[in-house]
Amino acid sequence: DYMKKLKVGVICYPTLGGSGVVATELGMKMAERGHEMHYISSGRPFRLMDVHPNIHFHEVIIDGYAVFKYPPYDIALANRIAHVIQKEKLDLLHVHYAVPHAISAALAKDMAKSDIGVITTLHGTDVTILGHDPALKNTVRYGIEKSDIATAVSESLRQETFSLIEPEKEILTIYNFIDEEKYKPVHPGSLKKDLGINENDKVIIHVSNFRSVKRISDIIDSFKTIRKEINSKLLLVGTGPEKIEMMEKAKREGLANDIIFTDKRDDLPELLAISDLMFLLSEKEAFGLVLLEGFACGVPAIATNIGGIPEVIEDGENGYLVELGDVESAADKALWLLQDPVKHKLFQENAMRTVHQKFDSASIVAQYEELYYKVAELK
Ligand code: GMT
Repeated sequence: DYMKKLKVGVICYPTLGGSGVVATELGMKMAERGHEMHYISSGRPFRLMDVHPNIHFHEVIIDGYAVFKYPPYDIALANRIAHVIQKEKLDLLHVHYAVPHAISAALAKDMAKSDIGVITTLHGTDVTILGHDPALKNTVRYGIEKSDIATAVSESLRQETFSLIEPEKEILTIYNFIDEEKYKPVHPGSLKKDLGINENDKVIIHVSNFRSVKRISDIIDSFKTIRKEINSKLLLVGTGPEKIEMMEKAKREGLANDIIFTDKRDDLPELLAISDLMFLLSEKEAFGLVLLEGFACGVPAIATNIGGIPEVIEDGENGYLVELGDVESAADKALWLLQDPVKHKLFQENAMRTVHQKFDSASIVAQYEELYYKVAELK
């Protein structure tokens, strides 16, 4: 019955980069379609600030911190999920991450003596990192197999999950999407000047959580070559474990004046509006959501030929692919593009077209909605 509006429990890490963004944007779209979305998590999802009457929060609180070396979050979460399943009469659960969330969902079902359907979406870190740990591999498999439907955010992640985890379960690929209302070409006002960038400088941008998998060091090495050839600035947006070391590296390389560390920002569309090119040279990336954010704002990208990135970047159309660690090739390709305005314009147009054709939010949300109805009927 497609007219029936559903009550969905969503379990995610609200503040964890791409997966948190996708989980919250999807919830917003579902809420707009009339479904009642119940977020069960440790905090308020960070991009879900605009309150919609169909969105509800159930915070997981852990008592007894002092007793345990590790606070038992996964169990507290299961307890909360079980409670919400019963109290709100949920129709299904949508779980982001096999470990730990699909495990908590399985436990919650059992605790609540419920036959509620579960969809688990794999985002990458759970499979590509945890899946290599023999102690966790079986747990990831258990989480996937306990779900009624598993999805992966790229074809690459789907295949990697099969080869690493060998689950006896079909996995569907449903690509990520971005909010096209938010990510679009905007007027940046005086932002370029405010950041101390000259009008004629080319701007390269990288946005991430500064984990070591992002290989920011490679970005700086590549930028060093670019900087020798053209007037340019590198914008490093975000924060995380590698930040201090990267600031030191920038100084050591004599690039302190040309690399701007902005910290976390809320004005990404404006920052992208002053950017000519994005760099994403990660060693692991199941999808690379930030590439779509850039594309939607007309920023082509240079990125590594790994994981799900080649499903987003069409080499020579909306950006260039380089092999992991090949910082010279990244610099060469960046220079071709930045020094050829005609080609750059074409890449910008292709980038925007990629978002609207291959990653159109309406069609991706519809794919999830179809699965929601399918799983809700199992009950
Ligand atoms: O990459 C991160 O540091 C964050 C991580 C997450 O769990 O949010 O991102 C993963 O999920 C994103 C959304 O599906 C993908 O766009 C990222 O590629 C993926 N990260 C990795 O696979 C390393």
